[in-house]
Amino acid sequence: MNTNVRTAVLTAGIAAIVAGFAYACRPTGRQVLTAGDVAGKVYVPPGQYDEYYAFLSGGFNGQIGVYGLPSGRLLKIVPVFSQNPETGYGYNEESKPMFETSHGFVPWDDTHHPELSQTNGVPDGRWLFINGNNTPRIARIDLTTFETSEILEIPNAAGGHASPFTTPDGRYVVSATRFSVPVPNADVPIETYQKNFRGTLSFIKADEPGKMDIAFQVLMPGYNYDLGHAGKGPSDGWFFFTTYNSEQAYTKLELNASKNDKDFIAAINYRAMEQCVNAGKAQQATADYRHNYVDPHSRVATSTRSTSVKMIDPRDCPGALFLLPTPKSPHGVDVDPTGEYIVGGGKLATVIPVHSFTKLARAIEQKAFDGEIDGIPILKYDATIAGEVQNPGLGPLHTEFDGRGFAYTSMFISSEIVKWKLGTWEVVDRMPVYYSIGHLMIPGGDSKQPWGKYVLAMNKITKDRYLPTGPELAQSAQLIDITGEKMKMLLDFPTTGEPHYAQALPATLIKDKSIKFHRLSESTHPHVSKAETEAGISRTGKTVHVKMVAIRSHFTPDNIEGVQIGDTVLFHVTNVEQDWDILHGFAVLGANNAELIIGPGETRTLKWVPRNPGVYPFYCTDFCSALHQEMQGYVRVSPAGSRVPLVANVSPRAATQAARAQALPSAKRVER
Ligand code: K7E
Ligand code: CUA
Repeated sequence: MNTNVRTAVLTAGIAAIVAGFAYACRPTGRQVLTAGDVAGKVYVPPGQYDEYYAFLSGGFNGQIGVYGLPSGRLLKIVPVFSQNPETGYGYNEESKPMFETSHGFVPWDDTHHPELSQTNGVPDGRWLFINGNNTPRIARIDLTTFETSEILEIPNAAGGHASPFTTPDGRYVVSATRFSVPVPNADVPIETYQKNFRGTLSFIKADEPGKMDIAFQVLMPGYNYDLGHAGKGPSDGWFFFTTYNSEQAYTKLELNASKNDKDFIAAINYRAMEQCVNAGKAQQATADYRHNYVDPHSRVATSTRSTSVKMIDPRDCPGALFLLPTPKSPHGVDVDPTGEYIVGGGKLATVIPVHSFTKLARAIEQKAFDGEIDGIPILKYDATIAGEVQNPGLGPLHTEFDGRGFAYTSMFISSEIVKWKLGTWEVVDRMPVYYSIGHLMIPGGDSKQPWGKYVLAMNKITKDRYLPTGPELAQSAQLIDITGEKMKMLLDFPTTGEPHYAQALPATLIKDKSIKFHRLSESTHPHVSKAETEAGISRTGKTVHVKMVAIRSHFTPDNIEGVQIGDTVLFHVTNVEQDWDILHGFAVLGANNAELIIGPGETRTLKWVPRNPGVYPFYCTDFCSALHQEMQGYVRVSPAGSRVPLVANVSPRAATQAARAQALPSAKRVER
């Protein structure tokens, strides 16, 4: 983009830019690699693996897309906060408790920021965390199964956007409220915003599966909180959060929250805060939140309610929280691999401001303050600023690092990635991206040890990049080579949902830990059938339990009679295969539900309430063998009060075994 265009755009007014510039700006004239050069760099031959796993948030689809890089191939969709009919997640009875919240069953959310667990500040490949932005929650995905195994709701918060960034030691992940609200929430006039609305920062214990919980919450001024990142190295023990709307507007924020020249980055010494909490300085505040966890042996989720949290007012812990003035409604806050530089992304600012941790520490020592807000000292801008990247482009949002002394910032409005040098703050390269980039991602690029080979641009607007598919197009990601002095565009690929942030790491850190099947012998599912001899049918009042086995290529039982209108049928289907990637599915005609997909060694339960008498087929939905199409059965449904006995057939072999063991009869009959 030439200087005239940029000047014209600057004078056109921010609102107009945000609304309309993105597509109009299509930079040209850049030297492009030949197709042959580029193809070689992203080509992964058939049968070979990608070098990196990349985890892209799905935004409003509530899921995570797992991609291989450099190919851009979609490897898996991991459902997190949204029901997924493809896997039955959120539809089968085992996983439904994952969506329990203080607001009841919430089967959707908006995922923004995947965050890999870290050891000593480096992604370790154990877990991936991601936030739910709407009904504030944090999920843990286990990277041995690529499944969501834990979800914690965040109380006293409204919008969990600055989340779930980790501390380098992996002890905590954080969540800051996007919207300020009354804390505790209460029925008050909205115009009492300044008096009644507050923000909260939550530190969440995250280092032990099944034990995620709110360690403590910090009561904050009534601003909006946007993003966060932990310090590392010299700044280890600190956390940085961006704020906007320091104007405390509660209407027409587009205008009213853009008035101040500077908002703040809140710098919190969380170790000091932790000590204050341990010293009894926090209050026990009322809260209502859920913790949902999948037991690794039964693979059944349970939901537990909690009703209080430790809440600390920064006034009760002096010296642990400071505000750093930062231009202008900052969005991202990113800490470089050394831990010295804290980069703000002032989305409406004309520079990229960089704070120095050394200067910050000195400024605190020397009390270089410029007033305070709610007892929180404001540091002088000049006392903490290390430098400003001048003329970086328009709309700086997010910054990642390559570990070689360079930073890469996404420019939403001018649709480009800008590469600049830490310390000199000079822009050294620009790469146009198509169009309107949000986050960008370098594998390990927010950690102590970036694997700085690629940067991935995640773009908000697609327009003419792909074959048209009606009014809505898939979002577009672009892979860029950053090994040389100049960035090189390699690949466009479409993504699922609307990725915000992403994380990636070398495939070698995960791939050999992947679980191939669940051990049937270790299953503690209450309705597991470990062999066909254990299959059968039973009635408790109006509930019929069918214990069913799925194995290539039949179900046991496959004929069921005696179900009546008014019954609720629970099909507990166990896939007894003990082999990698052999799944079975289960679907019943007319079920008001998704199918089940049952992994090897797993038991999944489908709830079915038949409405009309008749005979209903069920079948396997996952093409599992040559005789997959034979994998079927029937359920006979009779009118309420009928005298048809409750019967389920099992195989003759099972019947013989059962008789010998005198355990379960081959067909359990319940006469009515
Ligand atoms: Cu910039 Cu939610 Cu991190 Cu979108 S956020 S881009
Ligand atoms: Cu089992 Cu198809």
